[in-house]
Amino acid sequence: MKSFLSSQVKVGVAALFLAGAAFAQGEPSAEGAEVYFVNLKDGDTVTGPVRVVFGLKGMGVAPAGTEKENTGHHHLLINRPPLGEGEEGADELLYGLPADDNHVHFGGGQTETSLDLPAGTHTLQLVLGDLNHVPHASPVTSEVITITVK
Ligand SMILES: [Cu+2]
Repeated sequence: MKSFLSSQVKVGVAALFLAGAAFAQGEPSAEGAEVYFVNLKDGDTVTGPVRVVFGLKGMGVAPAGTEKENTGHHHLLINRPPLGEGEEGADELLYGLPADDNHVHFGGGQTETSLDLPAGTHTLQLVLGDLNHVPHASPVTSEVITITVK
C-alpha cells in the first residue's frame, strides 16, 4: 500500500512539472488570430530593397513591454526553419526569440519594414511575440514564404 501511494505522488509531481513548463510559454493568443504578409506571397520575385508589410487579424499590435491582453509585436524570421523547428526551435518557443540577423524584432510596434537582402532566394516568416518576445500560446505565425530577390 505504501509503495502504491508513493507512485501516485510521483505522477502528481510529474503533472505539476508539465503544467509549469506550459506556463513558461508566452501569453495566451486570441483564438483565430492570424498574422500574414500583406504585399508578398510565396514564390514572388522582387527587386530590393524588399518592402514587407505585416498584417494581423484578431489581435492588436503593441510595443514590446506593453502589458495588454491579446496584443503583441511583430517578428520576422529570415532564412530560418519555421518557428519551433530546427536546432534552437524549442528555445524560441519557451524562452523567446533571439535578436539577430535571422530574427528581427519590431518592438516599437512597427507594421512594415524594408529589407536589404542579397540577390537569391530567401525565406520569410512572421511571428507575433508577447511583451517579453515570447511567441504566444498557441503561437501566431504566418506561413513560411520563399521569395527571390533579383
Ligand atoms: Cu520581440
